[in-house]
Amino acid sequence: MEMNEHQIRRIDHAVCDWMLELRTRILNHFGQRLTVQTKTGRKDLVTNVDKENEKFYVEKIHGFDPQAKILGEEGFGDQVNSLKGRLWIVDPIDGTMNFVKQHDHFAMMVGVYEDGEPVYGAIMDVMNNVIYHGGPQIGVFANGLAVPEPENLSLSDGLMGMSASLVVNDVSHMQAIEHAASGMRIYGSAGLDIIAVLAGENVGYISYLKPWDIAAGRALLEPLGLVVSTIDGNALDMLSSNLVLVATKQAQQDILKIVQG
Ligand code: 2AM
Ligand code: CA
Ligand code: CA
Ligand code: CA
Repeated sequence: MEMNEHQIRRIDHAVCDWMLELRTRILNHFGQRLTVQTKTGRKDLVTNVDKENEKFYVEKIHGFDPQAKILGEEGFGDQVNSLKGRLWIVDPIDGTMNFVKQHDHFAMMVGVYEDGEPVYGAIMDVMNNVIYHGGPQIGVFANGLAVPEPENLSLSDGLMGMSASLVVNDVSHMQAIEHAASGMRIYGSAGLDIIAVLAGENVGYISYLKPWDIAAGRALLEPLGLVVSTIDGNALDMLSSNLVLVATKQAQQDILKIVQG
């Protein structure tokens, strides 16, 4: 059952309210001791705030949309192995390393999909108190103000957001892409990298991403004429990891040329 514009606006109000409530809780946490654990290695962290946030989202989503399935990074949602029906995809803190080390430069992300297609996304830049929110049916807003389509700049005319490990290891010609761009930026939060592309600050972003890192972003990027694909220009698999390229249409072409040699 496809949702109409009115239903998506209801989701929008609810998600923005939840994010604002969580933001207040996060700011209060800064006065307290964080519990930090490692996941796959010493650079892959999770804190009590990641877990508490995800539990909060799962509880709110269950109350709001009881039939939907939830895919959350920290595992408090459902076991999801199909894109059929309505799926909420949640990243409770994006940029956990920044959150722990800097108390800044992190995001929260919520995406809603129907049969594998994006219908809604929200990314909050928590410390700047800005939410990018919307989708293909309702348009894209930053705290309620319409976001203009970014100019279709080429790679040579813009900054590229990249992930440190890809550049260090020169995966898929990352160093050649850096040389061709105006410059490279490494922010450490997929959500903030995506916001930089939405806002027209950067022409693209490349990183190895899980579904919760890109779900919200895809719902916001595509309505603004920006493109989301794998580094080979193929469609993403929204249930697994992808080497993701987010870009203006022109920068995507420029990067595909470099990658394909
Ligand atoms: P996270 O903080 O929600 O885990 C930089 O590390 C960016 O890449 C962050 O947005 C981070 O999201 C994401 N990321 C994806 N997989 C990661 C991993 N295995 N280790 C660290 N960060 C990862
Ligand atoms: Ca993580
Ligand atoms: Ca993330
Ligand atoms: Ca996370």
